[in-house]
Amino acid sequence: MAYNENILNKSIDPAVHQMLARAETLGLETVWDRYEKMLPECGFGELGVCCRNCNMGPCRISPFEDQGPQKGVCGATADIIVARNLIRMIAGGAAAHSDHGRDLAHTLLLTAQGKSGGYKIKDETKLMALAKEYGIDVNGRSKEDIALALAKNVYAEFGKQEGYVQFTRRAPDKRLAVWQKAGIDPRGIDREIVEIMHRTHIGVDNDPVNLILQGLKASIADGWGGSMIATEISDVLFGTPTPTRSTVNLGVIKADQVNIIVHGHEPVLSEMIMAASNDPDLVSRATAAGAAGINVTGMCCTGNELMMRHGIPIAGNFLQQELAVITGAVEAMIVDVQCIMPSLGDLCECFHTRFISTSPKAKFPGAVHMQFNEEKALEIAKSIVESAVDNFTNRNPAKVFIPDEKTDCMAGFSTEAILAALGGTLDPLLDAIKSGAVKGIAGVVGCNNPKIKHDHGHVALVRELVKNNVLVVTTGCNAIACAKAGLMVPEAANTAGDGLKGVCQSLGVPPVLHMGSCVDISRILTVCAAIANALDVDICDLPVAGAAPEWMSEKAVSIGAYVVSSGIFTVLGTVPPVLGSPLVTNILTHAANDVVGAAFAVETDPIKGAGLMIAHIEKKRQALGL
Ligand code: SF4
Ligand code: MSK
Repeated sequence: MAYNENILNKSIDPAVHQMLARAETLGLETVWDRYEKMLPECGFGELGVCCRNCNMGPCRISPFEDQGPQKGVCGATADIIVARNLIRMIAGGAAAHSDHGRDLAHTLLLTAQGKSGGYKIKDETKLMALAKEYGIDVNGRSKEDIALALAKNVYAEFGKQEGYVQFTRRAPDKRLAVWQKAGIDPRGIDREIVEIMHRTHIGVDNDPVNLILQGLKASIADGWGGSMIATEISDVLFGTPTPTRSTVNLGVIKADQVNIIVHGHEPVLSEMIMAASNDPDLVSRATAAGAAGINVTGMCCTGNELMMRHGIPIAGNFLQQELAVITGAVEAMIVDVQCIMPSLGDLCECFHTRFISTSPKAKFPGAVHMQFNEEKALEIAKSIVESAVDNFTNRNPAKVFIPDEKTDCMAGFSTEAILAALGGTLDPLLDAIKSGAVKGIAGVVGCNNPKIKHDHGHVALVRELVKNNVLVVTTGCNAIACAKAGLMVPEAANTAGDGLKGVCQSLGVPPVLHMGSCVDISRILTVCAAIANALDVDICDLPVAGAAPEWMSEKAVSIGAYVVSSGIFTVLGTVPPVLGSPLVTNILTHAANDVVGAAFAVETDPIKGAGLMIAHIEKKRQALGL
């Protein structure tokens, strides 16, 4: 079917084209419609020069020196306001990731105490390795006892006042020395986030450089702290991912089954929903209602968590959440935290879909709240699934429209799985990098954003990298975009340059490796640390680059900050709200090199963005004599 330009310009994904046409027919509003109504977006906001930090304002600085105020009522300049706003975004993102990590630590604690309703310790090897890292005595102790000690240690990372966050010691010594010299080696996770809120209060820190250093410090506490804790403890509880096959895109929704979509971020909920959906009584209840079964699929990072560990299909990435509801075939959209659009409430009311919120931290208009708690996890999950099953008979077949689009993919490349694929040692990868067969590694991550044609930024950039023999590791909504584009099957090696193609074919892996959800960018950090240690260099010396082609969330700002702080040059595909301050822009794009050995670039054209990354990788290869 031919679609109008307006639809074709919104996404590269045929499933999205079909659903946008469907939304138009039904007169339903989506995120793209609201974005268009918002245009032109606020110019002061885009430049980062508006401040609401006290009630003498709100203030905004004119971008033109001779037209309008150059200082806020308190005297804050554009440089101060932009720096404060930027690091408040980092605080928001670091808080979100780290609170996710805290919830996992809480679940481990309850599980160790025998108080959690259905969770088990799945990966004892990882439990023991983490216990060793924390200096916990494991001799003669039960795994529950060890898990309890680990949970208490990990929990303490959040409220720690002095010292350091344990996992930061996974960074190469050279990197640690950089952080210590700059005064950005984080103390406790919460402490650094709180300190941002303090420093950005009116009349506290008014030095843009000092402010940004604190932003970097909190971001390191996220990447090498909260996010890494989330990843590692999820592996202990739910298993460390290994390569698994699955499918992705809206076509994974099944017309003849009860469809449940789990959307959000924390695997604590989705693992139990998946377990409950296999309950024989609930399956019989579904068949008695006329369904062929219960089909659980994922959305956004919860989808990535389930796919990585169980091969559960993913219905789509961030911009597809509304479209999933518009299929008219979803009995329940079950959400926990982060990246869930509040528009879902109104939209679900146009269909029979039950919008079910589960976290006391995240309630939504139009949602039924079925509060989840870890102590009665399976019991609550069963009642949520039951409510979805009972909703099947309310489905109106005349409203069902599921696009026939789904793509095969391979996911589950944890750091451990990558090592296993390499035969237990990094040597084959290092040899490939040294020989030039693999020019370097790119971490490509992040969201969707209606400012950019959906998935185009992700897929065009990744294809260009792969074509130029750069191995891509990915997480989050980029991973879902790449999977939909067919880049995550071993056969996709055919799209790679000759060197990368040969390496992928000999290992039987795709040229784009799915490493998990947003918090799993911590896995990319550990891979980089291992390679740097093997070559006896710092991470900033490696032929490695990062990109977030379609980023939108505060979490992405924190991610960008910790990736650059870790020494990795990073290209942003949407413009961050900092251009109102030439000083802050210069710090982020140039001066950061002198402090952390890496900086940002902003490039909205994905092919040019890939070009910047390839040029950076070539420069680092030359410096290493490769
Ligand atoms: Fe205005 Fe200063 Fe108050 Fe911000 S902190 S709103 S710039 S007076
Ligand atoms: S879900 S943070 S839109 S990647 Fe992690 Fe996707 Fe970005 Fe959310």
